[in-house]
Amino acid sequence: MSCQELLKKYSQQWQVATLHPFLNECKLGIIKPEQFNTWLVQDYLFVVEFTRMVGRILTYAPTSHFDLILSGLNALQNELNWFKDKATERQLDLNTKKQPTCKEYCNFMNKLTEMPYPIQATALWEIELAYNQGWQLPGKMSPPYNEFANRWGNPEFTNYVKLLEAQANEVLEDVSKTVQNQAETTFLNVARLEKDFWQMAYNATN
Ligand code: MP5
Repeated sequence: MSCQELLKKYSQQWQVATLHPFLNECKLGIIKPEQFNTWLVQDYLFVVEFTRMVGRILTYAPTSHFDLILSGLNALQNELNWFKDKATERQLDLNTKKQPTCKEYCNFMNKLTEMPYPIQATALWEIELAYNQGWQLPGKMSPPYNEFANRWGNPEFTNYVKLLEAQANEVLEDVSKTVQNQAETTFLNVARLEKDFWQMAYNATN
């Protein structure tokens, strides 16, 4: 099995995960500050746990995969500081409680490294692809949202996601039927959590 096969088989779920009114309303410039700021704070809390997960993935990855994973961790160092800058600009408190959906996604990531490495590699690719495609699909955004769209939609990040796909494909190639089923379930869980995460921010009223 391959990443492209997963995207094809579950194209409907993938579409729902990456096309959300939240992103479209950023593009239209009509997203409400409370919605955008909720996303920003909750996504920072998500990225903290995502960084921990990527660190743990190194424990299971073959050394031939280290270069790419370490480059991802390097980018995460920059990203976490960038989130802090954005929060300061908007006077947002990052010391905030996780909302239930964010907590659920973080719990999922905490458990991911209990699964075989091919599942971890697939989820890592999928989580990054969700933002790479999600932020690009609405089309060119205007300030202040263009900065956010470019962070995940830029060509260098697109290339990083392609390389993650190649690494996942390499280890997915000969997996057992059991691991294949696990990969499909995990793929669907990430797609659902991505959709729920946008909806969580979209629902924000203060
Ligand atoms: C990403 C993210 C992309 N920031 N938030 C969610 C809910 N899903 C995916 O991860 P990263 O580390 O920001 O590239």
